[in-house]
Amino acid sequence: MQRVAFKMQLFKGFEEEYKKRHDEIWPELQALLIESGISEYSIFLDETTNSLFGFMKVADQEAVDKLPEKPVMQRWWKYMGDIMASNPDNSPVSTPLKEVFYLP
Ligand code: RM4
Repeated sequence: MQRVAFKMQLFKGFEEEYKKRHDEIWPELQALLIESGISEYSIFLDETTNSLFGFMKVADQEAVDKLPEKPVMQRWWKYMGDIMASNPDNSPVSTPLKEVFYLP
């Protein structure tokens, strides 16, 4: 089981909207993430910079690597693209974070 952390960037003024969209996450997207072996997926907001800190446990890296090909994932990224920094393919701009401490 891998533990993965990354940063994304939310646009100013969309803090409530970002939370609302995740409170109402599409059931088919949630199912896809779970089927792909993701657990403990958490996203925290740094309200001073609007930076988003993501964390997840990954049981199957190959399945996670295939997520960008999935139509539901692509639709979600397009839907989120108006409120967060995104790449030309609509995926969020995501910076991997290096682990420097772990207390299991
Ligand atoms: C985020 C972003 C991520 C996605 C989560 C569920 O805002 O789109 O890529 O995994 O939502």
